[in-house]
Amino acid sequence: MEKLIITCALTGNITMPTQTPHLPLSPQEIIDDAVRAANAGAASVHIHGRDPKTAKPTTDPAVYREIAAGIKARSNVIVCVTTGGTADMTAAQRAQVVPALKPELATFNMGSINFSIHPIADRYKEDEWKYPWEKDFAASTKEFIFRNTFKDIEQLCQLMAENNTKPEHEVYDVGHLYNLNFFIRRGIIKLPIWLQFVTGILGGIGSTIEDVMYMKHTADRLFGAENYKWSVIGAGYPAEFNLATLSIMMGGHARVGLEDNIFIEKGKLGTNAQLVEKVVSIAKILGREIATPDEARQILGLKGKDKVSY
Ligand code: KMH
Ligand code: ZN
Repeated sequence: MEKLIITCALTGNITMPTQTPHLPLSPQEIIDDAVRAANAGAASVHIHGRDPKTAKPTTDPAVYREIAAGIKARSNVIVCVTTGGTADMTAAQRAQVVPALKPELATFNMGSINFSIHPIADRYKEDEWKYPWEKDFAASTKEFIFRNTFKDIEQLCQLMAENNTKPEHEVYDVGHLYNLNFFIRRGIIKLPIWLQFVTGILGGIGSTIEDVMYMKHTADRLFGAENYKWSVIGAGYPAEFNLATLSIMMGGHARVGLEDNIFIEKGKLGTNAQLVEKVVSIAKILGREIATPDEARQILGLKGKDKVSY
């Protein structure tokens, strides 16, 4: 089996600061956590930006530049930039970060879905929230449709190709594989591809073994097993570690991190580095070696960090 690529999703835009004191918020905290995650064994870090004053998710390219450049100065880790954006942004605004930074890797969401974290809004008392925006932000996702239409996808394909940024195709349900297939059959998306099976989001497929196997079988049938690399996200605990283990056994790759799950053990909050360390130890037990960033670049066919513009 090829070596295991571990991605660490450091902060995201759906984890609330109130949920865990370990969530990196400022650009400096995100940079420091990226370095720690890389030292623990992550080959790639997935980044979102947050407003340095309010900790609210932002897609201000200046914030992304500061984070990406700060990581690059201290680590060889791959930086995978989000194009997920925030609820109030158009798809074009969300994509701005690709021409701005020309990253090696960027997320590419493969279809529209409900994407909700509204149950979190009821989890805390009024005086428990750390920031004034958090409760309304979480509650508002009850009405949020994460928009990724065929036109949006087509435009992002072009931007990624122009900037030689490899898409990390985020697939939240089986239909998203068929969306991908539509673009592959028309020659707009080229094989081989890098897939991230995202499970356990409220609005998407679940995190059972059957869910992952169905996605995998469908991808094999549509694209051919030799034409793609895959990784899995099990959102929440213990799904993050259960599905990482399944993927390690099956030859896939794994993403962990505080964007997806805040617990290292049942009821015990963890840091990004601890989440990575846990996957490294599971991989060791199962005899799977860990890929360095350069090995991951080779496996994924990335252009290299000398070709980014930050
Ligand atoms: N904006 C969220 C609904 C990604 O990083 O590409 C999903 C998201 C995924 O941001
Ligand atoms: Zn993300």
